[in-house]
Amino acid sequence: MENADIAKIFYEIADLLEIKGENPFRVRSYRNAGIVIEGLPESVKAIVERNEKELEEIPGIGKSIHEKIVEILKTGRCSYHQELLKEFPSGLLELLRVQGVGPKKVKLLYEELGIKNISDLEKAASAGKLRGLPGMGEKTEANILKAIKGLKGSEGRFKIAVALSYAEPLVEYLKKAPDVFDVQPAGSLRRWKDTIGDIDILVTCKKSAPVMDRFAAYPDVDTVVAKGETKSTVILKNGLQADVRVLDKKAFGAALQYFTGSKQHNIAIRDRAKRMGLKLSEYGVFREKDDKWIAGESEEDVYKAVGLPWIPAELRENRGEIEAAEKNKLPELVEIKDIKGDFHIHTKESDGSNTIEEMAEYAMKKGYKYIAITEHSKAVGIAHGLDEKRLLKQIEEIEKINAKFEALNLKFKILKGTEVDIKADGSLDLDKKVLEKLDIVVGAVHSRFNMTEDEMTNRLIKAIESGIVNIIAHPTGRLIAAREPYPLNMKKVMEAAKRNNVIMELNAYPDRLDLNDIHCKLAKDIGVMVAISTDSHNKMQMENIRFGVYTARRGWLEKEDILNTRPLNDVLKMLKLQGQV
Ligand code: DGT
Ligand code: CA
Ligand code: CA
Repeated sequence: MENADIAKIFYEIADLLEIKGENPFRVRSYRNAGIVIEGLPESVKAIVERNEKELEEIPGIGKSIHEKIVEILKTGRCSYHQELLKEFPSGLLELLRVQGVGPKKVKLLYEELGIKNISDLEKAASAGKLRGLPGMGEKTEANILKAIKGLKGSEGRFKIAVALSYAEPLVEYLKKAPDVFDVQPAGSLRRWKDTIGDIDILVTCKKSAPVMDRFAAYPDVDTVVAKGETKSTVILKNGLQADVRVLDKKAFGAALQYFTGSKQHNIAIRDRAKRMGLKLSEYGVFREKDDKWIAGESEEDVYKAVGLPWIPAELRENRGEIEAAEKNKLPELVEIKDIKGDFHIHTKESDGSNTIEEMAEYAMKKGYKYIAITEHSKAVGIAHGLDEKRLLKQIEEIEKINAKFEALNLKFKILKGTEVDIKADGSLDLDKKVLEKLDIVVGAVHSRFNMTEDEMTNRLIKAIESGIVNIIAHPTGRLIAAREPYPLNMKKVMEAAKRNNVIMELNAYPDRLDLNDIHCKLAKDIGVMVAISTDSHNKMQMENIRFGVYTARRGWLEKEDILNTRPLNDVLKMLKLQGQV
């Protein structure tokens, strides 16, 4: 059981309690436990194995949650959760995956129309049966049908953070098999795609059988689908498939190249090899006319054999990387170590769980030079957003902390900021005079996602042209496998951003990754600067920066394309440019 699955149980308990109409505080405490567990950088399993008492130090985990975690780790399930599940039909919870359908709506749909699962809901919406219910109309039906369609597209895929939380310990586990030389993840995982269909792992070793035995005996395995000498496939307990392939050392590079993909990249490379009189397979590069082995031990050798420099895995999507490699014009991709700060941080004051100082200290430990505190604004009531008065108070508090840091000669600065809500008409949710007192203004859409493309594009452009907003946060509003992006003309938005020196956020939260890889490349082509931000609601979530950096790499971004690779003085200069067109 990895953190994502333990968190899922607590989320489900919260949802079930809410469907039942239970006390909102209890609902919130379970949901909060889910958020906290999902955000932990270390697996709960490892923490409990080391010292169960450490659980008590984690904020949001009280006695009752603590006991449930231990039970889940011991038995794989939580009896309280099971009891709640028994009270409802089995498909009811899946209704929550439909965008726009929350626990209250589920209750209504179930009680009024007997809707028990997504298929029932689809039928009822198609038949126009929802429009009679309170708060629902024709538009709701259309939106629900659209959301169900979107859901079907993402079925069977896992968010990269979830897949990694399984793949990383599995790789470490396989490394401990006898006489193993190397264990490497390949496939979409190595390319850091935002969602993962299955885990592909490659192994070189002296003898295959002990590795395959160990793999099949992995405690998280649910079913062994196939077990052979060169390939085994299992389904893990969370439904994720994992393939392990054992390879010859001499073919390792060729296999790594082949199984890293993408398929489109491989097809293009293979065609290229063909034109050169070569044959490329997972076993190596061979001369067509006499099958003579040319290369295969390392990936570098394979690319060299087809006349190319090595291409970073994240670029291998056949989106121009082969042409760029040919001309020796591959980008020098941004790296995690280039990141010097974070411009999107929440604290206890809105819906986060740490204080400003705790967030700052954690950032300092990471070697950062600055963070921006960016709480929600008042329109976002559920997140306890700040009005002008509370924001002014927070500004004072930050100034005090900065003065303290300066006295201690810590070279670290907290920027005064906000994540101000961009209202439906494109205006900002806080008074201009107060916004002008801040170092940085992050603007974001949190409501009215159902606008037309033109309306939404104009809404964002109006915020961009305000002369106040520095960064547009999570520009498309998507939540992977849960909420489709709102319709938007990204090119127009970015062109406006370019004209106004406004920066686009790449939100690194693994459910968002918004901008996505393709948008990042568009930003580079248009010349818009990108900020990689974690949107952290607790200090551990700052570790999500890696998902942002790798998405940026998939979008061809280099150090200089990214605002938070720059030293503080440069950043402040760039923020001042905003609005001066
Ligand atoms: P996923 O699992 O859907 O997230 O995506 P991948 O890219 O991991 O795809 P997967 O697991 O089906 O296959 C792993 C790699 O193996 C893939 O990236 C490229 C390679 N591969 C699979 N099938 C083919 C194929 O038919 N032709 C070529 N050239 N390569 C293939
Ligand atoms: Ca795969
Ligand atoms: Ca596979």
